[in-house]
Amino acid sequence: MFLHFGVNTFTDREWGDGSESPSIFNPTALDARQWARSAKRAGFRTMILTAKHHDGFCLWPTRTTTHSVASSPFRGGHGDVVREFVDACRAEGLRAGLYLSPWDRNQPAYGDPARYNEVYLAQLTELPTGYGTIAEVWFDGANGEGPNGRKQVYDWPRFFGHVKRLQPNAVIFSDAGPDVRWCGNEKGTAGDPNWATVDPSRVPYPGADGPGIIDALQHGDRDGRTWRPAEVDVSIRPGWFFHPAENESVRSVDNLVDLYFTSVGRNAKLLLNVPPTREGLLHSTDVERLAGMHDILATMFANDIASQTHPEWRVTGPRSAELIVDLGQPRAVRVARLAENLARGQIVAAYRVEAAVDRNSWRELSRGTTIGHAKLDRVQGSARWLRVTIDESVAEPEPIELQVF
Ligand code: FUL
Repeated sequence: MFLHFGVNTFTDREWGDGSESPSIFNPTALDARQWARSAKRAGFRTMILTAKHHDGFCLWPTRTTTHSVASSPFRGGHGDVVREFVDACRAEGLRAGLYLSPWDRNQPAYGDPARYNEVYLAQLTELPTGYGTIAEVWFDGANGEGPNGRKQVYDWPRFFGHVKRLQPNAVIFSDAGPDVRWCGNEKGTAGDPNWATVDPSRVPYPGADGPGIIDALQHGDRDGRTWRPAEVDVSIRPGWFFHPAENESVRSVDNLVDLYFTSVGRNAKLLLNVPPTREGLLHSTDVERLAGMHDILATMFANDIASQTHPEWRVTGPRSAELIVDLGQPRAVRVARLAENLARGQIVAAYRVEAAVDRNSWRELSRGTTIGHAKLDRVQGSARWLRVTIDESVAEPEPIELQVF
């Protein structure tokens, strides 16, 4: 779960310009445990908080600027939202991640490359050294003008190397990884195909613009040699920050379930943004929708009707294979979940799922391209036997897994 929270929450804007007074930041009922409980209840495993967005306001009492919670009325100027956030994550058994916008529209040094990069690195030291284990560091590619109207050239290799040294196990997210890549849109849909492998030269740095970049982010590279799976960031509301006027536009439960299919079900991770209100709480509508999504998914995936079967796996050629599962008796089939063993990488490039009530007559239920860690297909049919045919792979096929619901 992603949480966008900051001065924009109070100005009702999406992008602050850095001139906001810290005095407006005053969540009166902030309860990070409520965020964490809601996330946990809905099946999330990690939460990522915007420690600083483009407006430069820091949610922790940084030594790098006075433009922070320390200058706000929140907890009498002694508050630390990042601390409350990580403590809440740990209390609920969730991993904590942090977003720290490189683009900073308040910082006077912004646009003076060497000076600003030092400020940013100092922030990138405070967060990974002050708050225990950080599971993910989220780098936004947005790069606009600073308070002086100048644009900044970021030292990405240094930023990445710095985080790796301070938090070796943190997953680093950006358009250009190095660990996890942006999926290329904010609509909630990973590409199809979606390879976890990439050719890193196609997206040289975060925020890089140009022909072919979105395509590379969406699809990865079939022949790529760098492992960099896609993460799908999308908001439960039209905006990333909380706006009272959007309370009627929260995604429906069905829409959230669809997002799961077009992200997790397409070999990606889902990072769903649920923005806290001005009080500092997740809104009851959002919390209900999240629980609703979880309950539908939990019911849908409760009973794998193929779990007791003994699948037959046959390699049919250098780049093809088939898997046949006998369900024992005809069963209604609604969802097929395919998974590759990723120990040697991602291999499948094209597949079909077919059903038979009589083993000599097969009917196609679905077909697709990549599988990866999970491919979820909604299907309609009745089957005693199910067959997955791998029509194309990039290396000698390895047994895949089929679950049926
Ligand atoms: C974008 C930002 O400009 C949006 O405000 C938001 O933070 C989104 C996740 O990334 O680049």
